[in-house]
Amino acid sequence: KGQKPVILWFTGLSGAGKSTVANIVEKRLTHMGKHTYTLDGDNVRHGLNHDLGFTDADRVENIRRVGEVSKLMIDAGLIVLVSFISPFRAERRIVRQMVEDGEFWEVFVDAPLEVAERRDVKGLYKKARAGEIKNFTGIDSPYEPPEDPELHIETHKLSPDEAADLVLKRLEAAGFL
Ligand code: GGZ
Repeated sequence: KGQKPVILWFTGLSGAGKSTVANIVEKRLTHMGKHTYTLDGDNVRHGLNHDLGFTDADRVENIRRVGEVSKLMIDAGLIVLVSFISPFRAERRIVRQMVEDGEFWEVFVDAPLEVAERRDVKGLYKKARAGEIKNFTGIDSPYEPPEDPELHIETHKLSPDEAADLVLKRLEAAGFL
């Protein structure tokens, strides 16, 4: 039986939990026999987008290219998990408009800045506060939260497994599983 393609577009602050949740969701989808691919900073910013940094213009171009690649993966029939801060509403909207209705799910991975900053898994917030990293999202670069996301996950209230459950339950209800 075939599979319906979809882009699960995880957006949120650094440290909100995008990759953590996306990775659990992907593992479970794979276990169910679904064909998936995850695009994130680790596999895109070191290769395809190695020429881009963190100015507004570079983030716009980062998301534009990721959107184009996601669309190709939709054409290939995959469930695409995309995990980038993607701070700007306009660019997220452009990607939404590149695919068919219902093929783009905006998943807002939401943690208050204080929570993400307290986690500071990589010590980047500390460096940003100290001025050692410029244009850091939430500190001296903006994040525009989704206004009407398909899914809103509050990672300060849910465990990563509970958050992944929520995504899978919604996919199932929408006929993707
Ligand atoms: C935000 C930065 C920055 C700046 C490096 N601002 O938590 P991480 O480390 O692993 O994920 C963050 C990642 C953000 O890259 P994205 O490609 O997702 O950003 S965007 O969608 O806005 O293009 C963080 C690290 O890169 N990082 N410098 N200045 N995050």
